[in-house]
Amino acid sequence: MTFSTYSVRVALVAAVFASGSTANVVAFTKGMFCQNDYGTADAPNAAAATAPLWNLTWTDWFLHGKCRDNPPPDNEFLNVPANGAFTVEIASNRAWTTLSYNGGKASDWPDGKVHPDNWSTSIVDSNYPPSTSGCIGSPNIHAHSESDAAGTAFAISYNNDINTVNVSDFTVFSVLPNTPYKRIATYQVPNLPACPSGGCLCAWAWIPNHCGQDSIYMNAYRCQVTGATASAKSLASPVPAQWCESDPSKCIDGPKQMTVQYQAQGNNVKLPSGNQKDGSKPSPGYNLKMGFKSGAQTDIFSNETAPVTPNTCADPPTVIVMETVTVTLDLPSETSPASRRSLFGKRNLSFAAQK
Ligand SMILES: *[C@@H]1O[C@H](CO)[C@@H](O)[C@H](O)[C@H]1NC(C)=O
Ligand SMILES: *[C@@H]1O[C@H](CO)[C@@H](O)[C@H](O)[C@H]1NC(C)=O
Ligand SMILES: *[C@@H]1O[C@H](CO)[C@@H](O)[C@H](O)[C@H]1NC(C)=O
Ligand SMILES: *[C@@H]1O[C@H](CO)[C@@H](O)[C@H](O)[C@H]1NC(C)=O
Ligand SMILES: CC(=O)N[C@H]1CO[C@H](CO)[C@@H](O)[C@@H]1O
Repeated sequence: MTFSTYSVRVALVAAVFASGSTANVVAFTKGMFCQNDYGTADAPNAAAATAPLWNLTWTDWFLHGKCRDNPPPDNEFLNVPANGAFTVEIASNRAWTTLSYNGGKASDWPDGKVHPDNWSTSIVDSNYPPSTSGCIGSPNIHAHSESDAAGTAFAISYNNDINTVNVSDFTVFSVLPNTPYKRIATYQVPNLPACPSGGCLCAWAWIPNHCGQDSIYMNAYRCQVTGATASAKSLASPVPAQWCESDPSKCIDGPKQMTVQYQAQGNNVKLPSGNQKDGSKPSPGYNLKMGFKSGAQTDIFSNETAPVTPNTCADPPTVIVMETVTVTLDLPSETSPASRRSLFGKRNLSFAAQK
């Protein structure tokens, strides 16, 4: 009895180690696509979404290809608080997060191991030698140190249809410099408007600064904006970011798309010839080299108050419209059509939120 329990445990640890040792990292959180790899049964050692994306077709790289077909359970969302912050767990395997084993295998680090503070390749640890590229080997974060970590980002799309959404629907709304590094990662949120019914789609993205095979990372999440205000503005249309390391006037201000690079199709950034300041080839990460400032991206909004029922809303609620008509009848007769419309809109939003 005791012996067989022990055998099962050994097998399990071996399986986790095998998948963890080759994997890179991704943000694990509720609402995540591929949280059970390519199935629906609970998969505590899921790691499919950590695989790097390189030289792939659009079908295979966009939101991590097959992960688009593996949504989270119905009604499970990543909550994104307007003007607040949210925390995810960056890891090389779900096993090393609180989404598995009640967090029993999670450490401060993405690989579930214990490493020194300020872990870097200048700290010798024979248990965790550097990678073949001379970078931190475990966790495989494609960096020599925290300050060398390229930065990661979250983007949001108000088109929540995973079958029609595309790169141009996603706007980067938060950037966390010097990540991935530790497991816990907290992203700041600007004044995002509410999502349509059914929520939004979010995406986590990372482009390392070399330190191994050049590749990108991109995974999807069902998310919803919580605490959105009725006066929040819609997002303006995002455009691809642009290299501007040595000429800040070339940085794109305003809403930017996620960067696609190193793929067989769909790359959306042209990099200069020559080297970046650190002496290596230009690497288009989520950092100032591409015009991505740290934290909440507050320059992504249009001047339009977000629509009450965005185009993507599945079910325009007829009953709410009838109630709102009654409300507008209470207005003084001199109220102009324009202010009637604007009051109408504000009232509508409250009703919609309460339903
Ligand atoms: C990229 O993939 C294509 C097939 O889609 C292949 O022909 C090509 O050799 C690959 N490139 C490299 C550098 O491996
Ligand atoms: C190590 O990291 C801590 C924060 O985690 C920081 O306060 C400290 O200054 C760092 N030490 C060195 C030598 O960089
Ligand atoms: C997404 O956009 C790319 C261009 O960036 C295009 O090649 C591709 O066909 C689009 N896919 C869908 C499903 O709209
Ligand atoms: C919003 O309005 C301001 C002031 O009129 C203008 O400078 C700015 O370009 C507008 N922004 C957008 C995204 O239209
Ligand atoms: C802005 C506004 O008028 N909001 C109102 C919309 O309707 C709800 C429900 O009656 C009110 O509570 C809000 O004050």
